Amino acid sequence: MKTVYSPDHIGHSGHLELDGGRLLPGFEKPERAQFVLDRIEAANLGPVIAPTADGLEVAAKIHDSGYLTFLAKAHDLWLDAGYSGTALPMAWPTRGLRDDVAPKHVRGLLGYYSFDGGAGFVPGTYKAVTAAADCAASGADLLSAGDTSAFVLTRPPGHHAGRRFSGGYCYINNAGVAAQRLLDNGAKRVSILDVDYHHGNGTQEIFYDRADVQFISIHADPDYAFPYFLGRGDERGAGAGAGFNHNLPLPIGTDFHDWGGTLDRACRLIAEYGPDAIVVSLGLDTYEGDPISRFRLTRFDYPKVGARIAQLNRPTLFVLEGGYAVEAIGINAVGVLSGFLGA
Ligand code: OKP
Ligand code: ZN
Repeated sequence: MKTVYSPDHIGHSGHLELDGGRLLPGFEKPERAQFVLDRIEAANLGPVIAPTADGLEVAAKIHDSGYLTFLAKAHDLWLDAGYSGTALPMAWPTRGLRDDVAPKHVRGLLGYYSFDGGAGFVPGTYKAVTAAADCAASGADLLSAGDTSAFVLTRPPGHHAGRRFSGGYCYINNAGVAAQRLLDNGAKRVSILDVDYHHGNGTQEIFYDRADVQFISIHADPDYAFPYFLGRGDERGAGAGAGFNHNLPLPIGTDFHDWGGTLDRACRLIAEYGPDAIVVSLGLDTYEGDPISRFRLTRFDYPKVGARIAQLNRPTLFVLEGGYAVEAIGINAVGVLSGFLGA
């Protein structure tokens, strides 16, 4: 299995995150991808290749153009306004405020184009974000050219990013870019299976009214877990997309007994849909040792996850999302991928 990787993610570093009343170094840091790369190489999973596709061109089909323009300029606008450090949003157009006018000041724009304060900008953020999209589009191209599986080793993650908002460490929806690219290359139907601990609210929003992309997410109950305001079971899709969105929330503390049963349900929904390809939003924050999440999968469970997905017998693209127990992400990513290959 090939891995698509770009070192351009490294510049998205040194950013701060407001967490539980404290400003902390971001949990979503370069070491995450570096540990995964080390384990991929140590396990001889296959060649690591650079991206070749233009991810922004694909991103323009699933994101708002004003939003993408803002991503490109955000940190420069922050510096021009006289600030330094991490550009973080702090005011949002929530209920009772207007969201039909984009303000002019960078602090207004940061809130206008986000849903939380978790996706800040430093000088290298934009380059990292576009490189991640390039990797996602390139991974899709590998499948379209006949590879039966591939791994997109990217950060920052993407599944919280919607058509015109960032948030939850995400900017461009990498899994969405991959799915759109597969369709542009000739696939008729694509399933996105999101196994990250957190609900993929951005992916759901982007494809909610579309029948050509089925979205299935297994995640912590949003009554108790981020992103709180989406991810409930009654969100089933709208218009042409009605019936193609499936949320499978689970309680805090869930272990592999129940999680694996839910994966089985998700896989049966995918088999019924009959996609030409599957994109897995591969979050590894379901791990028992994750510092910001509360499921209880162990390192022995991840190969079983890969093996169950392999049973679907479809071209499958794995796209890295979350996972913050830095050393374990590498072990568990290789666990899923080798479980898939060995099945
Ligand atoms: C991104 B992905 C801890 C609070 C959590 C946002 C979590 C984003 C997770 N500082 N804030 O889905 O892994
Ligand atoms: Zn997550």
